[in-house]
Amino acid sequence: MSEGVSVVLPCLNEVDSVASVVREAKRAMDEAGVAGEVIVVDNGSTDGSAEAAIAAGARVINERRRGYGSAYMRGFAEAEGEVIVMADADGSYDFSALPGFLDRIRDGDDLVMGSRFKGRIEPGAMPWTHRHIGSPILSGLLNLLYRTGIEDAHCGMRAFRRDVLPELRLRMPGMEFASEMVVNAARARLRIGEVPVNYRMRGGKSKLRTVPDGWRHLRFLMLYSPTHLFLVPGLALLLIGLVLLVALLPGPVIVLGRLFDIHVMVLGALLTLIGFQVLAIGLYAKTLAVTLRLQPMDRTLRALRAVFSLERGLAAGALLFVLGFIVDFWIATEWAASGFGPLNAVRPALFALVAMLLGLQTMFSSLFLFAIELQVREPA
Ligand SMILES: Nc1nc2c(ncn2[C@@H]2O[C@H](COP(=O)(O)OP(=O)(O)OP(=O)(O)O)[C@@H](O)[C@H]2O)c(=O)[nH]1
Ligand SMILES: [Mg+2]
Repeated sequence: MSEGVSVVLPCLNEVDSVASVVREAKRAMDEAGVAGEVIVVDNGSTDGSAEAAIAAGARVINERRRGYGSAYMRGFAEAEGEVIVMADADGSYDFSALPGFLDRIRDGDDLVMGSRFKGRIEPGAMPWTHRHIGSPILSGLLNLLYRTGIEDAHCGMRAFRRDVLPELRLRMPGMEFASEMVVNAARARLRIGEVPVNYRMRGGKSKLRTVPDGWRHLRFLMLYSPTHLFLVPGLALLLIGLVLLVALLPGPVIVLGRLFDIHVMVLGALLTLIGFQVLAIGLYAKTLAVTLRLQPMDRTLRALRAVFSLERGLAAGALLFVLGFIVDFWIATEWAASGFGPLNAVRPALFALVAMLLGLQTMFSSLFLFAIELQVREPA
């Protein structure tokens, strides 16, 4: 490969291992016959890591903003190689895998992920809870929501072509950066490869805090997909609510020998309203993300746009509101006709309340959706 390689190593208090990792990376590049540099991005280590890395021949950069992601973003900005290789400074990744990464890049992959599960995991290198609980749950969720098909989504050894960096849209400062990179690569439809990498016992102390960092990953995965966080649950609640509401409007229903009456209808009204709210918030989030070009236009939104316009939204909302109003008006008329005697019209009244609320929500949501588009859209 004629182009250079930049190995970027984030480092926070890794004095036991950083120098040997720098030397191992340099040796691996020499053996692979590629020119390159090793960049260590330090976050104010207090154990002499920076000095040790310099002595071993690395270019050391000090980044003020703390965090694994912040360190990498700075390192990538400083890197000069055409190919960027990522690894920990703790000695856990075996650089004999380097030629495999470079081969895949030469073959046309944009991003190459290491897979520790395809390689060898030294006993004790990965805590049992990470291997069998944390990693499968987070990788499973990541692949379920974003369909990347990557086996070891949290592997810290990776390589990518520097020119795909803008498409990766990296922003997350902490450990969730590892998930962000994979998700964005998949969203940008980059070609992603996987190569085996051996995982060894790290030297020094782990910087990974299982629960807070696990939660940062989980939070990121949820927040980054309005479809799964809002649209799917919102739609489910809305449908269940509507079924209960409409089925119980004429009167009580007996199912499997049990009587379902007004209280279940109240529950139906509640679910309908909550479902609609959650669904609307999801549409706002999605519209905002697409309008800001943070997310590509997807099938759901495209289908919706095909049938939906501001005028149709307003008309549908007004229709629902008027429907509810007519029902209430009819109840009032009947009441007056009975000389304001005892009134028992809770079912239609509940139905009318939900219809009027949904109608207003639909109208204001339509206005809001189109206001987002109008105000946020970049000038051509
Ligand atoms: N600059 C910088 N580096 C960090 C920070 N947090 C972690 N690192 C480095 O990022 C790499 C990954 O962190 P690790 O503690 O090894 O996390 P891990 O590999 O998931 O966990 P282990 O399996 O225990 O090693 C190591 O080289 C750390 O020194 C940080 O806030 N700033
Ligand atoms: Mg590590």
